[in-house]
Amino acid sequence: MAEFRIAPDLVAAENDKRAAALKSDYEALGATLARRGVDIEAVTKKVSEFFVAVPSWGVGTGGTRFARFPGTGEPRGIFDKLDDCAVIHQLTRATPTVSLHIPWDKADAKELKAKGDALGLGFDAMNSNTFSDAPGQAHSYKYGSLSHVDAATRAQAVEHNLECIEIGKTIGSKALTVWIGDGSNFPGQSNFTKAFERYLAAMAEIYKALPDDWRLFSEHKMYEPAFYSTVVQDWGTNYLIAQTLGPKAFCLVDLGHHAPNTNIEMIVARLIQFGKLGGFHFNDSKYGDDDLDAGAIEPYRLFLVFNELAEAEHRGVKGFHPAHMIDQSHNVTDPIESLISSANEIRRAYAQALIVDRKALADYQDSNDALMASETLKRAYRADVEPILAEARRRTGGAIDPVAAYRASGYRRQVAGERPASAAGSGGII
Ligand SMILES: [Mn+2]
Repeated sequence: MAEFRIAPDLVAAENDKRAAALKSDYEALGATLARRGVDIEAVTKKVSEFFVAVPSWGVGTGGTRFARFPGTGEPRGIFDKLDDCAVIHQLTRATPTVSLHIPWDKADAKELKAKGDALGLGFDAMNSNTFSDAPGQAHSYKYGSLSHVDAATRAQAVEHNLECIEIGKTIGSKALTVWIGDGSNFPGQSNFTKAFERYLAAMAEIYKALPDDWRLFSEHKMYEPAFYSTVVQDWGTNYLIAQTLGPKAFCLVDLGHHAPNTNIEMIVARLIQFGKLGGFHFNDSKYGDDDLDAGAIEPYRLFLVFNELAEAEHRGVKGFHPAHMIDQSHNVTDPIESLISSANEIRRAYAQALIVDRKALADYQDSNDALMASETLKRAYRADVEPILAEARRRTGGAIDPVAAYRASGYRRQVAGERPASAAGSGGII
């Protein structure tokens, strides 16, 4: 039985206020969907079984290279972060796992496991960090890590990834996500081919150390921190990596790591078709990178990504189990509220994708009826599925309105009294 950070009585009292309205909204939506041949109960069940991992680094206030403006009651370390993650899961019932970042979250692995068990939380993919220097490390990553020109620096970066696997084994993780900051700022600074050869050789060593039931995710990013080129810049390179390394290697798609206007849902379809979609870092962006909350800017794109996932599920793609993780930076909101809302948006996109009339869509595609094909998707997207999301939470012990319940709980005020104010200043953590 998990320890609850928010009194279950408070959640129940908050739900009581909203139960009658939800019942009525759920029945109305059920009737609407029934006319379309969709069984609302089947959708609600699937939604309640859909989970997304919370990034440990997401519960702290993020920042930019200009400044960071911390909120109150910021977590002091990984154990506080896990408390915050438990609140998100308690209220949403959508986030039972946490993705750790090493060395930021380094602690005794057995204690991490015990804390997770006490809170009813598991651990999703491990994340290594070779994009910044840890105190006291022998070789700097200023000019790269796994692709560095110096063999000793590469070996150190490999060793760090092996350490992440070791920690992960103890806490029950089953995947390692590798994102590197390697790249160049000037044409000519780096030999593209040699750098990628060195990267592949280093990744092969990490791959060799991977337990049989683990997956290795490589994450591409077109720019930043390097601004001219990055070693793993796009999904094509990412696919080559996964293909070269072997069957346990997959591509991770971070929604924010593409050029503006890139057709991400199509990348997702390609990776599914060739069995190399590992999972996602969900977030949203307006110009670049991964700084905004999932569904905040382009909810239709999020839906289109989920449309591909639901389609793959519908056709029964073999061995299809992408990892779902959030990776975003909360600079102006309470991170717990942003993560609650993002988990909800991700489930919303999934629910909308589940009610797409796949038979009608296939028929319109086969008869070249472009307008009606598009309308078929739009019809599902326009449905207000919030009653399904709320009912899924209610049935599994969460909150009908999780942000309202969180605010009513006074959790942030309470932890602000226990946790000293953290440092402001420059340097975001993401
Ligand atoms: Mn990411």
